[in-house]
Amino acid sequence: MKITSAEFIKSAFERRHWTADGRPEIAFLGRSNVGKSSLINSLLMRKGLARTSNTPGRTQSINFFLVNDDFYFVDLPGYGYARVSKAMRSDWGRMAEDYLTDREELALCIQLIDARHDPTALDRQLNEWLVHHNKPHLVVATKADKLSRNELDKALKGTRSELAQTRVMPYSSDKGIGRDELWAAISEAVEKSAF
Ligand SMILES: Nc1nc2c(ncn2[C@@H]2O[C@H](COP(=O)(O)OP(=O)(O)OP(=O)(O)O)[C@@H](O)[C@H]2O)c(=O)[nH]1
Ligand SMILES: [Mg+2]
Repeated sequence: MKITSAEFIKSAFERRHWTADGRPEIAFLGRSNVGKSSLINSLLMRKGLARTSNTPGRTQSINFFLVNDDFYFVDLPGYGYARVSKAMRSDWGRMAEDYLTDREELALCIQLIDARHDPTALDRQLNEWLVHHNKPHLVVATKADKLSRNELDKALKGTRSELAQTRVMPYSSDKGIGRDELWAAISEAVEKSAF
């Protein structure tokens, strides 16, 4: 995919702030600090477009990025960050679940997991939810640069058998591993949803 433009449009804290022009959306989901914002920047080759940080819980709103004036990347808040109040956690969960459940523009859900670790209980729960609700989705095992080739192969094998109904692809936002393959999947989803 040739990227001709990529711009941050808005942060939405409430449903009425979601974009309303009907363009297809690619959503990025995963636990806090797994690398969602980094993945967006890596795909768009724009350092710092989506804010990244070492502090989990950085992205607390639903953030919309317009790509090529054609479709949106949607950066969702991370889950599984323990150091916020229960009320705030359920707010985030509800916001993300509302979005995932109701959003007709949703063309593809990209669920991130950390390539170095087995999927967490919350990772599995989200994956089951996506499968159960027939949401177009795939899993990106990110931070692949932190593993050797052998370790990565082993980890992917484990994840693929655990998330048997889902396509799993390796990625590294630092090294750009997997970028072409992921763009191919995104382009296909965008084309499918355009009418
Ligand atoms: N080595 C390596 N580090 C990465 C990669 N992706 C992300 N990181 C690092 O992981 C940390 C978290 O990345 P973010 O992109 O901010 O994570 P996030 O999922 O958006 O986090 P929240 O917004 O808090 O939910 C940062 O320090 C990144 O530099 C990767 O592919 N390789
Ligand atoms: Mg983020």
